[in-house]
Amino acid sequence: MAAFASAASADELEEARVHALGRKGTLATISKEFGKLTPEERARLGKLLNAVKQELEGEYESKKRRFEQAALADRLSREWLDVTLPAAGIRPGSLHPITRLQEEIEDLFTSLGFAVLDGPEVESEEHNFDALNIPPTHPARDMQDTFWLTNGLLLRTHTSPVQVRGMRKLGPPLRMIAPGRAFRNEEVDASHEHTFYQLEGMMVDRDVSVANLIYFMKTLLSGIFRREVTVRLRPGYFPFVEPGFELDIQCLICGGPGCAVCKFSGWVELLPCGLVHPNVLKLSGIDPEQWGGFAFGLGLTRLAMMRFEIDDIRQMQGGDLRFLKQF
Ligand code: FA5
Repeated sequence: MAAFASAASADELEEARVHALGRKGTLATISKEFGKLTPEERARLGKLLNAVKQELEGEYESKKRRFEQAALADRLSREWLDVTLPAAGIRPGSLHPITRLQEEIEDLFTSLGFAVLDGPEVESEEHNFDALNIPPTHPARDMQDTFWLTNGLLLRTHTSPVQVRGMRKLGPPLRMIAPGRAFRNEEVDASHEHTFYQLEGMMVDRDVSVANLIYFMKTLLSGIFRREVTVRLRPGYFPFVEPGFELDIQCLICGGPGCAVCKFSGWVELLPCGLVHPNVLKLSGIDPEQWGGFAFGLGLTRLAMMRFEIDDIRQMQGGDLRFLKQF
């Protein structure tokens, strides 16, 4: 009883139990001596032994329960959990910077009455070149290093074939944009990818002029950059527009004096555009005497780089989560 009382742990208690009540313990040893007793002594001492055993077992059980309760209380205090705390949760995904920009531009142009069209990435030579006033022998075909497929089709080199599809399907008057991927067999560097996004735009109506073109381009760029931007037009050559322009914006990173992004010129080349060439209208069944139009081919990937200040195009499709998680 004294050993049970002084046991300071469950282990010590168990040790005391084995010593007193175990198979080779004190009580067992005593009961082995019973054979030497007379029947009367055996009856008297047997009763006594049982009473002692019961008392010891009772004491042992109650002490054991106390240790168990203390162990449970200790565990509950250590393994405490506040189920009302908000869960850590999974980080929801976010839209890619190109997708974000594309959706903004779609919203802007749909508010101006433009339809959003889609076209195939695997195109016919006719849609990608011929119908855009670039016949097979035309040197302009060399401006875009094309991935040809073995079946005579190609990976579209720009989104301009969707102009052709739009004109043929919807006819004039027409207001459309067509965002999507384009492919060129190009040496990849900080500003060139073999796979990149463009956003084509076209308006065909009566009396469309360069003034209309500039208005829409300025509206587009102010919408994207959320401030008035300064633009300049330079002559640019594309067989499917006449006149053709390169529209530059004053660099938004440095504001004009020159920096690495604008290659120290103060201007960033962003938006080739022009008035639709009469041949292009004719090739899609539209009478150029009645109708005119403008078209543009925005470099969407490069625009996203300007907008989000991304200094290397290879980040865009590299799949690095550290990059993507910033958006
Ligand atoms: C064209 O592709 C014409 N179809 C644009 C056009 C449409 C002109 C309608 C007139 C009327 P260009 O090859 O310059 O033009 O490409 C247009 C834009 O796509 C470029 O300004 C650039 O921003 C982007 N771009 C071209 N090649 C790459 C490339 N390898 N990587 C990333 N962006 C590119």
